[in-house]
Amino acid sequence: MSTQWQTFKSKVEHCLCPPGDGVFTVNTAKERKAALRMKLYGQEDNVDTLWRESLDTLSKSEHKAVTLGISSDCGGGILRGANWGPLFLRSTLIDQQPQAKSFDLGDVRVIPHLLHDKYLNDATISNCQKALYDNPNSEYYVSPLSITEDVCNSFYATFKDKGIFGIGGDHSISYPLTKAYLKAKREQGKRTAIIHFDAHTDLLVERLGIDLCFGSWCTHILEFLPAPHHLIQFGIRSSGKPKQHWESTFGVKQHWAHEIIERGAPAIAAEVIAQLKADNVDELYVSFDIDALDEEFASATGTPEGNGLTPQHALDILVALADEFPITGADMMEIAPFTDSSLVGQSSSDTTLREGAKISAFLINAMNRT
Ligand SMILES: [Mn+2]
Repeated sequence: MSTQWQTFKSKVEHCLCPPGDGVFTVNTAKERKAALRMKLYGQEDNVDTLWRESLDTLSKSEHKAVTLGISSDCGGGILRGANWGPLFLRSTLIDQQPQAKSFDLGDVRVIPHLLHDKYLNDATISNCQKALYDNPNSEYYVSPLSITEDVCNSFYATFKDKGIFGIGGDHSISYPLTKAYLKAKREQGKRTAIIHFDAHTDLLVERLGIDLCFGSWCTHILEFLPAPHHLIQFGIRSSGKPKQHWESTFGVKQHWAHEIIERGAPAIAAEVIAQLKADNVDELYVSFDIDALDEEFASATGTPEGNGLTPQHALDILVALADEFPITGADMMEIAPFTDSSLVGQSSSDTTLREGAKISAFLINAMNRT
């Protein structure tokens, strides 16, 4: 066994926990966590040991997609609750999309009051290291964004032919996921692009003085892309500034929701494929904020928005892109199952989870095919 693997495994054993356990609770959601354990392991007890043992099978896993849950919504702020995404989306995937299989690495151990270690003083870091690792001088990070980046860096250094499928969490989580991915691919000499579905641009420089949050993560990954227009955004409709502003200020490429609805997904996809080919892009990362979908399909999220895409719009674009380019990294963000705003009929969180699982399953299968 290589040193790289040992370092990675030790990091996972310290910084992660079994799938679905990322939200630290004593009694809340006990039954839901137990139900997922039954689905994953066929038993409720001894799951920590089974999960640890499973890590040794990662290198031999037939699946290229490796699921990582990050139950953090500390980077959100309008309406929180995306911390429950990893538990609920996994259960929905197993029940409704059983053909979408991945290796499940587990969940990041999240201290819900923390975002990134750079915002903490030494005393807090040490205290949290004591809480998480039983060692006030631990070598490991304590905040969800910092842990995620560290684990992903180590993952890509160890497994060059596998990719992470991240489940959030609020969208700030995509900062460490994409940063680690983009840096690893750059080192491999691969040209990449980020396909970003969202109702919002996520292109603030900072929000209330915080540079890494759900509204600003895109701004801070541009430097790791071959060029800013390799960030291609779909479904934008809730923005204080027009498309022209974002494209000329940041150099990104946008396809707003009304353009996709008016011109049709195939026409937009054809344009994007031509752009990606002209730029000699080798591989794609897909970051999916569930609020890209219209609130009719995705109301259980922090900022539901009307006039959005149907799931079919999104899938038509993704299918067309996946036919031309390998998707080697992806994430599904901002599903907040407990923020159910429906008054009658089927619960909005059921609908949101169902549509989120459909798109997640497509992404997982696409990653496995590469
Ligand atoms: Mn977003």
